[in-house]
Amino acid sequence: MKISQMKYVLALVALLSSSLSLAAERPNIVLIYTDDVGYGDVSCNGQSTLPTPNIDRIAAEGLRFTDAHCSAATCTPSRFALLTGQYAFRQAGTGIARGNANLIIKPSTVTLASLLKSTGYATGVVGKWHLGLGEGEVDWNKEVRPGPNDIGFDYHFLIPATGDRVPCVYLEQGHVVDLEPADPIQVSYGERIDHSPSGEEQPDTLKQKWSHGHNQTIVNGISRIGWMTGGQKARWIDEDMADVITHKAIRFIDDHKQSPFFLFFSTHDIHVPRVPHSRFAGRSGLGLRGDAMLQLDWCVGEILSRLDALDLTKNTLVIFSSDNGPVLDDGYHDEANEKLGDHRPNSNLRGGKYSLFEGGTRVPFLVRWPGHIEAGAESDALFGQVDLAASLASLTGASIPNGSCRDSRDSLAALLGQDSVGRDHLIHEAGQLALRLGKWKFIPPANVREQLGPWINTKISAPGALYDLSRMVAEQENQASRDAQQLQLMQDLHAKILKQSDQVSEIGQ
Ligand code: NG6
Ligand code: CA
Repeated sequence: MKISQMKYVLALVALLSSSLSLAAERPNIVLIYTDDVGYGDVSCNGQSTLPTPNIDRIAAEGLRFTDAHCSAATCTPSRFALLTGQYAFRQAGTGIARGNANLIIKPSTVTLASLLKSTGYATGVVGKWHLGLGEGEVDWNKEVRPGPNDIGFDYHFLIPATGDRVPCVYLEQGHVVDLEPADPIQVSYGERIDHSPSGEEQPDTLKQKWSHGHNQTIVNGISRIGWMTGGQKARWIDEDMADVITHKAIRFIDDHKQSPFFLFFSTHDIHVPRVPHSRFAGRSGLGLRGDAMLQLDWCVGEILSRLDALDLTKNTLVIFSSDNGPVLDDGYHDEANEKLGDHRPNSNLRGGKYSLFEGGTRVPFLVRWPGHIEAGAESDALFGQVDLAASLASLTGASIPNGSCRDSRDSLAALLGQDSVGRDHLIHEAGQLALRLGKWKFIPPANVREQLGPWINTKISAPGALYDLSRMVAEQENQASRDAQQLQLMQDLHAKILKQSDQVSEIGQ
């Protein structure tokens, strides 16, 4: 062999072995994405009113963030940002989706899932979707396309929207599970198509009464948003939902234990209606909301145990987080307020779900990857879920096409606990856009949802509110009039980010 050929062969061997070692380092990724779980709902974040030992295990064996955020204070825009790496306000129609909304992420879009798939990961989503499905008038009796499989997932088993919205059926690989052709499903978010008694007409027959909205078709003794007929055998039983989706998630892990996999396990808990299994009902002493939290903790325990049993724990990156802050009464009388006791779902933050205050988006964020992330570590880095796409692409060697995932930054060092600062700035969406810049928070003039319970808004008047979170994380001291220079800086950056958008739509609601 000539020297030049030899060099070529050696270079090739070096290249192959470096990509092999990269591949060997590529962990499985399990993203446990919970619903409406507040910063203070997990006991590793400092509370002792509601024990969550399995969730805490992730923190004890990994890294716990104190300043990590979902992108918005409601579900659909947060999930949109998480998957696409783009703030939801950049695309119209990304507010809370109806149960029959069409797929909001267009099939050609590069997503966290498609990036991982492009590098050879098996990708699956199990649980709550709430990003729309299909196009045009959706016929739930046929294959529903496009869906998750058109934006990077190989497998899906879905709660199509939310537990409180019809259709109340599971969708697996585009098909309603257990649908009988003789009993087709129809769904309507306009005209009433279900003429059996509604939740509004028969509140006393319900096993859990609605407090606002949620008074239309009755499924499993609970009335929902929207009208639905048919599909009787396919309708879910709320009490079994956590078991059903956990079982499916575990099956996905089992099926892919040989290859790198990405599992997006998107729980229904602790969204309304909170109808935990009898194993958990009444167990927390904090009402059904607390019981749902115990159920969620059980689901997490099942996933972690399965990883242990399959000897995958060491080679799996587990992320635990939530899609928005906490809420108490979110439309059903489930005694979330009455039985709250001393529990503080938003810890020492102000506001919760729907709020531009920190309680709206500062959520639990835990990351475990044994041998790569120090056990029991803590990070105050500013981290946004919108960065997961670029960060996990960076981890796995996926390349992001130009123009895709435009708001997603490679924050892998922060994710693994090697950078204690994280992002310099970050947007939070809830009707308006709030802006973080280091320790500073700016909320533009807006009506900001304040309470976890009743719908109370606080009016923030011009020129907006400016908080130094290092002085007081509870956003009680508006410094806008005291620090004109900082205010100006924040206003300018806020305007610049807004201007960068192609389209500013309804923001995050
Ligand atoms: C609201 C619902 C609320 C919840 C929320 C979406 C009413 C009165 N309220 O419109 O119950 O479903 O939408 O929550 O209908 S999220 O976590 O999926 O964003
Ligand atoms: Ca939510």
